[in-house]
Amino acid sequence: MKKYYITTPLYYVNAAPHIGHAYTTVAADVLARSKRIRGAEVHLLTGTDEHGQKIEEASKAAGKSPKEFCDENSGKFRDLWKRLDVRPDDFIRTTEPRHENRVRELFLKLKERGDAYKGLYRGWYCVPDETFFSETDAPPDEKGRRLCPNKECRKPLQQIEEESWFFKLSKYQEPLLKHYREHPGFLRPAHRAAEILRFVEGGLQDLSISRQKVKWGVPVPGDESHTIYVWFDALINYWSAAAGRDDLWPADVHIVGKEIFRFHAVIWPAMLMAADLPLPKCVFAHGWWTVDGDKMSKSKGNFVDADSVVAEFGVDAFRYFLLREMPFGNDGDYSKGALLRRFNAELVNDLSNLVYRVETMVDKYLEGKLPAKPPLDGELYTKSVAERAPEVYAKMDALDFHGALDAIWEVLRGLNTHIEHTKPFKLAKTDMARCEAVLSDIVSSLRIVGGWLDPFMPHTAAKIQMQLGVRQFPDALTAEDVLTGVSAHPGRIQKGPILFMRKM
Ligand code: ME8
Repeated sequence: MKKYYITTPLYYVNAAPHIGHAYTTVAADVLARSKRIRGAEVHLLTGTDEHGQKIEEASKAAGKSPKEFCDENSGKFRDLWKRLDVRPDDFIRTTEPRHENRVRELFLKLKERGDAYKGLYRGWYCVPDETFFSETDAPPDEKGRRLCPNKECRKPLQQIEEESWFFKLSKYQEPLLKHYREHPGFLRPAHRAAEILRFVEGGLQDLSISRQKVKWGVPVPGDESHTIYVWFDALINYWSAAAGRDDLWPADVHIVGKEIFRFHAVIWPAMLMAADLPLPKCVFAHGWWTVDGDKMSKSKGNFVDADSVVAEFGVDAFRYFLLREMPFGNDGDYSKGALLRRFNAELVNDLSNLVYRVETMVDKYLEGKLPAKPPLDGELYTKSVAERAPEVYAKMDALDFHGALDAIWEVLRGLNTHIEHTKPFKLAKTDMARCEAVLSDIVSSLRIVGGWLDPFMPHTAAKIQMQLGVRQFPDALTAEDVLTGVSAHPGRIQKGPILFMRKM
């Protein structure tokens, strides 16, 4: 059976991972977990991009062989994902034979069809972005310099004049436009899709796909003085990782940052068309993080390292903040102040205090015991919570993580208000049966919320569910399970330690 196949970009190993890389990868993991909870078979792929001029130069500067340099740095990504509770099913490195063989295969296929041909490349190249620019893409500035036209980069370009293999990208202008028209969900979000459409409508030029001066790459089959252009090489990973299996390709969603949307929305689908392979179902380009209002850069030295945030706030709060702070397609700003505000207001006040308060009441008034099923038939608050489940999951499926968390927090705030209205703390003195009914209804609601939180904050969700007796049953519970009483363990609530403690 076809698995739901999710990919992240393959990260360059010339720099250590930072919150930008963590963002995409955590988002992919949340999507994967949210699908698995509902019984889907999922395959999550991530990995590292290890060839090309940038890595060649970085390894030289580090006094290491490219292989040694890549082995060391690829491991940093792999290890970070473990610490961030990201559980990929596969981690691919572009220097692995399983990938390099597929790159050769695809190149030969394009050559056979006449879609790869030899010519002369004359133009400009940005090493940090590993991107070619024509004379007109990158006109000289007022000082006569050619700078990378990518606003995020603006580094000086190198002039290149060398023999090169080309991919007939221009041939795919019409087929691409047709595909975009016929598959409105292919490029997301919509506002970024519009940019791509304008770009392709403006005309496509053939793409240089080999370098003569770069030695660290996959040699062009039959023309070994060339290596394959690093982007042509790297994009193929999504397919090479799926090769030889019939349960993965085509990918369901490639999650990428907005700066590499064009590669995934134009070049990659054209390559697949040329190779007669099915296209991915969707490419989603999320926005960019700045830090305290600034772009992260070497010169500013302001890269935020995920480990330092995790050391201070914990992995769940970090994952939560990344996906909560802004809608997934938009840009946003990271600052410790913003994290602290959300931590105290949302994780401590709205969530942790609520869970602790409810557990304390169940402990105090009911000696921790709950009836097998909430005894408020017909007027269950839990029902209104359960009714939100389709909305919450639809938002997760649409990669609207921010929206899903918004909906979950509305429910949490609603529960806080519900406690103020029903006053179980007063009922405990006047009507014990009703107090028990109200509290068990609230506990049921929280059990549902615990399931929703699981993809975002696996530890916190596990704690909630353990404390509320859910984990005596396998895996996460659906809203229906809770309503039909499958979950309702007649035993004791285990009032647990506080989930999040206020920070200064
Ligand atoms: O581009 N905000 O690798 P890369 C949000 N190797 N996300 C960010 C970010 C930020 N400030 N900075 C980085 C490459 N990212 C190629 C990809 S794919 C076949 C090859 C994330 O190491 C975001 O996902 O530069 C972005 O697209 C990716 O890291 C770029 O990682």
